[in-house]
Amino acid sequence: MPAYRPAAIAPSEITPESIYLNRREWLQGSAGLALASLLPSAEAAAPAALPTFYKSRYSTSEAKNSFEEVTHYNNFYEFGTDKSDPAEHAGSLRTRPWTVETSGEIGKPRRYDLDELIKLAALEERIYRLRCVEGWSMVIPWIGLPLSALLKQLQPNSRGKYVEFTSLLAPDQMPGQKSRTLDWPYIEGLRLDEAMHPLTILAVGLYGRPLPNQNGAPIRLVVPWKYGFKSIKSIVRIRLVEQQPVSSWTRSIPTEYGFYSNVNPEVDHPRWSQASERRIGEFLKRKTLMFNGYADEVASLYKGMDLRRNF
Ligand SMILES: Nc1nc2c(c(=O)[nH]1)N[C@H]1C(S)=C(S)[C@@H](COP(=O)(O)O)O[C@H]1N2
Ligand SMILES: [Mo]
Repeated sequence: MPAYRPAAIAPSEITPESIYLNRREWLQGSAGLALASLLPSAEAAAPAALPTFYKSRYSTSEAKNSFEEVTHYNNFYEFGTDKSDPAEHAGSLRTRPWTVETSGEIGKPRRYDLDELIKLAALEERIYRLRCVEGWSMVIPWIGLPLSALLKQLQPNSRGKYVEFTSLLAPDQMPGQKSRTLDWPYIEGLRLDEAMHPLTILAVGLYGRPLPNQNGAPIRLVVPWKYGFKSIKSIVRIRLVEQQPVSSWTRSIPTEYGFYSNVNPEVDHPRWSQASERRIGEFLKRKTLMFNGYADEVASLYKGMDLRRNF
């Protein structure tokens, strides 16, 4: 993790070849494109093409997990509880058209089309560690934009102290929602300063292409210093609220999953240690780092807080 620096990247840092390839991959990977050519209105089916993206200085230089690992070892309970379920069943998720409703304690509540969200700020590739609360981790090259770009536009008022996120509720597309594994839809929340932090992104792609359905298409949160379940997938609503939101995991098992869920090797999960983790693809375990290795960037957000109580 490099030192904290402004996110602006000189255009000279872009690799033209890789961007060209990324665009081609996007076109090839897009099921919507063939359809778009058959329809009179491009709006109706045209996928939001991923614009050029820049390499972020916030990226880790650690080895990435493979595309195969990133897309075939997933948690997305809307499609089942096995790691292989999302890759097998998420094909039924319809990701276009897609709108995100914004509401609550903000200046002007409105709906955003996915294409508008993608254009709110320059897209960046952010290679982040993801630490699942279950004790495994991955390194994933996300493509996304800072959540702060959207929040600034929403103009939270003085009562907007927390941000609540909601995933799609659609049992016809998400077979896991026919089981009561969680209280659907999936809900998560952040304190406003956590949501505004430059490391917090809305991801719309990975490995240079749009998000695969199993990774939370078409738009999901990524908060790299928190356990993976905070990084909510397939978001349809973002609401500014005065009271601390109750996330699905906290509602389900409050003694095990708190609001903060910061990666913390010193605070064990009630049923297992959090001191170490297994990087997917590796045999030996590694030590888990405070705030998942992002302490220089985020520790100040929690100054004076008892992180054992606020787990
Ligand atoms: N809507 C929704 N979001 C979710 C989940 C889920 O089950 N439903 N699982 C979470 C968990 S536990 C993890 S570890 C990450 C996994 O993200 P990935 O599959 O893209 O690696 O997504 C998080 N976001
Ligand atoms: Mo997780």
